Amino acid sequence: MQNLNFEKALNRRKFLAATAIGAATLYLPSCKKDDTDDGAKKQEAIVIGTGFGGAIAALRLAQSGVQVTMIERGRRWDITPTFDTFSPSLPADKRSTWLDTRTNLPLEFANMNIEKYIGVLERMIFENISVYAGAGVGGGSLVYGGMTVEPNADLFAQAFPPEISLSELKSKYFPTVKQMIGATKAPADLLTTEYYQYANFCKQQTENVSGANPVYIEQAYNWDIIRKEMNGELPASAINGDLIYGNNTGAKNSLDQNYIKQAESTGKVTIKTQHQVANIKYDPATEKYTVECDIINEQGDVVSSTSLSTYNLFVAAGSVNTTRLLVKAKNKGYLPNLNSEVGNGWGTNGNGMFMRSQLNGNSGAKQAAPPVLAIQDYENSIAPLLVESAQFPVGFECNCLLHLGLTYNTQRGKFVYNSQTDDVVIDFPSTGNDTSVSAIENFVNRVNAQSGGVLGSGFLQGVTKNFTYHPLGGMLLGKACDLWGRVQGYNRLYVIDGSLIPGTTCCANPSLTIAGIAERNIEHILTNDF
Ligand code: FAE
Repeated sequence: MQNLNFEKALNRRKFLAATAIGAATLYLPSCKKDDTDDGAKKQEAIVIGTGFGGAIAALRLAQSGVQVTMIERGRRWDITPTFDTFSPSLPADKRSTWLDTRTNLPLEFANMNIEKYIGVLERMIFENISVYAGAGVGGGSLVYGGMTVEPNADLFAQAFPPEISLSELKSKYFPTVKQMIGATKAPADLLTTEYYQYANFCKQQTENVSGANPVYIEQAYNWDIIRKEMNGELPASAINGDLIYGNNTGAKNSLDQNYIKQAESTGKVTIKTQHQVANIKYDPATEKYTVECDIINEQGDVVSSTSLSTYNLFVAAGSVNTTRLLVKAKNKGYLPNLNSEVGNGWGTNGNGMFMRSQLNGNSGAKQAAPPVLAIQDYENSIAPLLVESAQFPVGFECNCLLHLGLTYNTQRGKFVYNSQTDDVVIDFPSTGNDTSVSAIENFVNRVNAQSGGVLGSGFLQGVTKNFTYHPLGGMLLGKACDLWGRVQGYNRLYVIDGSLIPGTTCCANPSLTIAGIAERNIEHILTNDF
């Protein structure tokens, strides 16, 4: 179905080229320059960022014949024959962390000093909230858990513009994304091993709790590779619980293994790594965008700079970094026509991490990535909630479980430009995650009343309220952008990443929604603008 749509877009381009320069050109590649001004503008594009939005934009543009330059601040992280591409979780090394001298996981006991390096996981610290994001070719997919979860339909109808149809995403775009990233549920033979005892134990602990509905979820993982790790044919990585700093056996289907690999195989995509975009500018005389980049070494020092220009700019640097670039461009007068919605509507997807401990039963000494179980608590009296059962690979029986809660939280922050520091920060209320904490406490109280145990452990007290793995918003669909990600006030400037999303993916991890909407938007843009 998806291919058919791209074929349609391609045929439309061929038709336009043919009507412009004659039938003889009908079978020429659709991006050959035609004799209209517009034709010249449709030959090339720049995509900033190689995460979900960027990878999807690049592949679909390239398949339609457009020459694409992708700009990425980080490095490539190809799986090596020696299976040692990424830092292990414990002990971590410099490859773990983006330009910091200490790792900075929310679980402080796991942190350690390291050399400054262009590692995979970035933490951005703002006054009331810290935000995590991936860095490198593949973006957030390098560090993510592969959890591929569909939004709750009732909440989606409340949060998203009515023109964005969840049923269309579910029937058309989510299946494409899942097929591309290989998202499936863990097979039964793996779930019954000691490595997923923690998930099965969590299911037992929650299945009789009123309102709670534990479900196994789909994962962008290659289960055959995990099986090989389990039977010793491959070194241990996922089965050690390694996830957040990358997976060394290739079990995690990160975007460099699917969308980006296919995009590069078209021969139309070039990726410029260690290019950190500093500014985006527009010249009305040439109708071109200029992307100013710092070229950085592996320690993050700027070694030189360069400027690239394009008629078609797709910004996909993730919610925080995309919005920062555009808020800065508006305030510095580089993109003065951006509207007043730029920087608004940012949310945390209601993230709160917590543990339950002193449990009556074994959670398992060996706990493999990825997480496979989530508990739907949509009728929670404080706020709808999804609770995920995360691996906690400390290597001994702790009779405890680690969780990430995703609450439907309507509190929003905004991005603010500071002219003195020439920087953009997130202004998020200090009480912004209070509802998430209360909803999670409500859930834990019900579970503990049924199954025993306490909230918190020696590793993590209470529910966190000060960080998110799921930054969303800043350049919302239907506000700062139109309903397809075209930035209001400019032609041929697009946002295609998590900054389009209205602060929540409605009790689901964000990647599937971001990717599904990216597929939807780029299809429309290719049909109508190229
Ligand atoms: P993203 O994937 O962040 O890509 C942005 C790209 O832009 C990156 O490659 C950056 O390096 C690059 N970039 C940024 N600034 C610049 C610049 N100035 N110049 C050049 N390049 C730049 O954006 N989601 C799920 O659905 N399931 C999960 O299991 C899950 N687990 C997660 C675990 C962790 C620890 C974290 C941090 C996130 C997790 N997420 C998960 C969230 C998911 O990774 C995130 O929503 C998406 O990656 C966001 O996709 P975007 O396309 O918006």
